[in-house]
Amino acid sequence: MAEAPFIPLEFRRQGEDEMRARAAAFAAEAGQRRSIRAFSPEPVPLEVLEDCIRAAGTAPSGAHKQPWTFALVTDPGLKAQIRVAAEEEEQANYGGRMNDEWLSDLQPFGTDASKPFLEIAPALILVFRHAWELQEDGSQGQNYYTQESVGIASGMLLAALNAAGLATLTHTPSPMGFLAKVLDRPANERAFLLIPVGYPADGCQVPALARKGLDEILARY
Ligand code: IYR
Repeated sequence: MAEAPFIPLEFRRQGEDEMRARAAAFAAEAGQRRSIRAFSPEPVPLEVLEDCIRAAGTAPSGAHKQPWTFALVTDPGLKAQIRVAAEEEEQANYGGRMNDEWLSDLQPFGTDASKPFLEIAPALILVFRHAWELQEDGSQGQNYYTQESVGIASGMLLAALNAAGLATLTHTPSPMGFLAKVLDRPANERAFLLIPVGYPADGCQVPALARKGLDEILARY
């Protein structure tokens, strides 16, 4: 079995003051991120989205299989099709598929089956997970830890978009099977997340939520 050649690591060792400053700045910037549901229709620079997807593609993955595709949808006709299909599923969700506890947990967000942002946001990034690898000869190869890998890549995408000054919604219209159909994705791809991207609409409001403090999320040993 051939081994990958090894090369010297490129690593810039930072001073501790620089480390502190950069970690604090990143935490502050991440802390400003909010999921929004009211988007402006204003277009966003496509190269910015491409760079953010480039950043997401640097995520670690099981056996370096990079089991992801980021579908960038800006076509108004496709966005409209996605909205119609998503709203159909959500009508079934809000109309009985979600139980009372779930509906009550969602009350602070004021969500319902109507998803106008799927048409209004200038771009939708659909993240697809490769459940297996489609080989060039059409056969199935194994992928590993695809949920973890694509979850990490998606988190990096959200952080990159936030750092680039764009707002997002981490959306999971459920079930999401229709997305692979609408975009005619290959048989190995499963929709993982739908991320509308853009600028907030004028007067956009977000729920008054608090994040857990460090003491609530950090277990020190
Ligand atoms: N997918 C539905 C319901 C929904 C579920 C959760 I969990 C949320 O955090 C938000 C919404 C919808 O998009 O309305």
